[in-house]
Amino acid sequence: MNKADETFPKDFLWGGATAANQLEGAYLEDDKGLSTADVLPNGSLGEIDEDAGEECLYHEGIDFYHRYKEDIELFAEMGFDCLRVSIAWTRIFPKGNEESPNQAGLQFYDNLFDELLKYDIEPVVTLSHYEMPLHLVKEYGGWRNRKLVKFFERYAKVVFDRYKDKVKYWLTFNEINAIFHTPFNAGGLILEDGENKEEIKYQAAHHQFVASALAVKACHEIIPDAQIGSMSLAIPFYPYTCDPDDVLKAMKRERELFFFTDVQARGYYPSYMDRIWAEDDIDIEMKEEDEVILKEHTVDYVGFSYYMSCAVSTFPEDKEQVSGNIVGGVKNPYLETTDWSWQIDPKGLRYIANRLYDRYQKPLFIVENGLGAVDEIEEDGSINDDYRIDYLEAHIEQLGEAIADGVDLMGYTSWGPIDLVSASTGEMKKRYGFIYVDRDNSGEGTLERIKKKSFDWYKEVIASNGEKV
Ligand code: BGP
Repeated sequence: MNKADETFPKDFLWGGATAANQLEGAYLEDDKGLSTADVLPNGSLGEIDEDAGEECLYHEGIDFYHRYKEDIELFAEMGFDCLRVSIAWTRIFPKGNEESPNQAGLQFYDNLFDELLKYDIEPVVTLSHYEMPLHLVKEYGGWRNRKLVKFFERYAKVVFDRYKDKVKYWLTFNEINAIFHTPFNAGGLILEDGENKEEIKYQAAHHQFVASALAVKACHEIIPDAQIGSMSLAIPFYPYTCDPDDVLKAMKRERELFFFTDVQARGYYPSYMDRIWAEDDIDIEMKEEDEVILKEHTVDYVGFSYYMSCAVSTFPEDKEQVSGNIVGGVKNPYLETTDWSWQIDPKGLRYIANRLYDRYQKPLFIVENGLGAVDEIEEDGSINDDYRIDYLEAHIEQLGEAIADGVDLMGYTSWGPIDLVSASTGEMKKRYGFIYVDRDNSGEGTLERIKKKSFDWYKEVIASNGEKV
């Protein structure tokens, strides 16, 4: 008997995950301000270009801003219990530092949440998913500046208050630990030569921790029946060999995740940071009250994205390298890779879920997982994405194993249930969806939606509560 048969709890939340800038489009409509994503035509791994015109695919996205009803109907047909979306901060506060919010932006999300609730789909809402008002970068230097804590808190309070009857699941910052790898899109940081770049990143992370904790506080006060979580990029780091030096190096790398989850879920800075900061000459400014804020307002659940694992070696030079979901490493000889050389490791999901649950004993929410691939439309119009089904099936099976291991899992939202613009590359051709969108890398296409083979497959997975994998 498949373990999943008996393991997924009845109230498990199945659904999909998206981000405003990657699908909404309408980037200047209804007084929306320019965001950091709007100046990244080649995605988070590319250069900032303020004159990016149509080649920046985020500007039009997949036009979800105008087509959300059609898309939500398709998600409902698949039986989604929830949909993860993000609010574009720039729709609510176009520059980030205004005194009062933009009503048109607030109205859009009211309409969106109403449409979801019409089908009993719970909105799971990220407050900041890889974008923030560009104005806050230019005027204040992004998250390096403490002033952003107040701006973010004001924004969070406005949306909690406005949507308190509609949204019961929240997340603060998307992949908060990405600030070390893509500092501009994760933190609005432009780092100059000669600056202590690592120190600035830690300082920005500290401001985000405080802002996140204040958002948790506000959420609990304004919506007592809501749950609010953290969101980190979870990549297990495996020692390449059993050489203790490899093991210690892997331990150090895994702190790229645990440092963040430790602060947000435990509520205090882990002791191992003292040595790291001393060695790297890092000195962070903290206010006296920060310690209390972090301690008193820890997250209710730990959300994370999972796409791949990484191998870590003390001698990486003589080994094959792989790129990855922002973070790269040494090729693991036991694993296959995707077309973008991300290592496919379903068992790594079980492993990291166990590690995180052991560490915090808080519910976990897998809020992203999926396969980015090039899809072909057959002559008869069908899209046979068996590779995607295989990938997701293997990962969901491991979730069943994790639950059987005793891990408390709230839900699973696969990334990009409808094709959308890639975060790392800014492309359309890297697709994740159960629903195809007719748009190519040069922005051409009718934007028509077409169901892929995986559409019916995921529908069955949900209908059977994970049994049919
Ligand atoms: C995560 C991001 C998402 C998403 C996903 C897939 O890191 O939170 O925004 O895009 O990765 O990455 P990509 O689009 O680069 O394939």
